[in-house]
Amino acid sequence: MAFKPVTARAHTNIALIKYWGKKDSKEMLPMNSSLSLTLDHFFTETQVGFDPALTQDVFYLNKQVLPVSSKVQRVMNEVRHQAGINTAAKIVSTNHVPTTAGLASSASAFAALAGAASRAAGLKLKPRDLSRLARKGSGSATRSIFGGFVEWHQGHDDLSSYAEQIAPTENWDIRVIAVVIDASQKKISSSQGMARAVNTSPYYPAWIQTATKQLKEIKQAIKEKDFTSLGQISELNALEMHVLNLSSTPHFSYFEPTTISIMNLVERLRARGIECYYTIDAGPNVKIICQEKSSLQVQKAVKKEIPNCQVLESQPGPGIQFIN
Ligand code: 2P0
Repeated sequence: MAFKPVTARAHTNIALIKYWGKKDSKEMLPMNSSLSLTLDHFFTETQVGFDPALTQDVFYLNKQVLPVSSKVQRVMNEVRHQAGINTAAKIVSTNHVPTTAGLASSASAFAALAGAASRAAGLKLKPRDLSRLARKGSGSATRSIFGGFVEWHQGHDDLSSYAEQIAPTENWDIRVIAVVIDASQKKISSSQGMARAVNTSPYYPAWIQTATKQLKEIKQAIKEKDFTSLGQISELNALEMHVLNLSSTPHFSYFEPTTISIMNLVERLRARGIECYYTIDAGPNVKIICQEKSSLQVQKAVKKEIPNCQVLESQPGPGIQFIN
């Protein structure tokens, strides 16, 4: 059987209600449902071609041959299983997430891989099933199949844990400014960090309770286009995720001194009437959520505070796209 290579493009996303813990690491089921905004600035493009001449999968990332990780293997094997084939593939992936940005690319990477690999194997998966396939690679990738505001339903098994778009963003005035503080390797991976939080933070049960309540509230805010509530809930949820890390044994933190400086700056800007909020993932970079009218002012203030940091503005981004 001849296979035609397929290329897919998927954008990264920023979680406003975070996923921070697995209840089943084999099936990649999260401890709580999460909600994100897909971003237009950062994406991954991946081409997959199944080739009977190959004896094993080969993987190129940004023109470099890399070993096939267990996560990539898991997605590829699931695709072969679903398609009923055992052919190896050539995977060529390009990250358009600035390499110096130190921003998470696993969301866009595994969403693009799931899309390209499944189509190249002849599968025509519904978006929901594509989202479940992306989940096998990385939790946050579950959400990157869709554009706009996206909820990942935690579910209780493989079938019920998937994402869907809860609202498009056409009439939403929202900007996300990524402040790049440090591009070096993470001290502790997301998978390790969240496992430690689940297993050792005494505040984990409170996190689940609060995140569940915040998810309901932020969905209401999205429905009502209430930017202030959206920002307030997002900021608090991010802080609460980081409290889990600070209260783990052994404790850890992704914050650097500059992270705190930017958090303080956002609070000062708010006090001056420039409405903006921060959110922080498993790294020191800060993402500032604001509206178009204040975006330039915020960017200027950040550059004044930390003159040599990189500042990248994003707007809401689209769902997965197939290039051929
Ligand atoms: C999120 N993060 O909801 C959270 C918030 C980082 C902080 O999902 O173990 O690469 O592959 O499922 O998805 C980053 O972790 O972790 C992440 P795995 P993933 O976006």
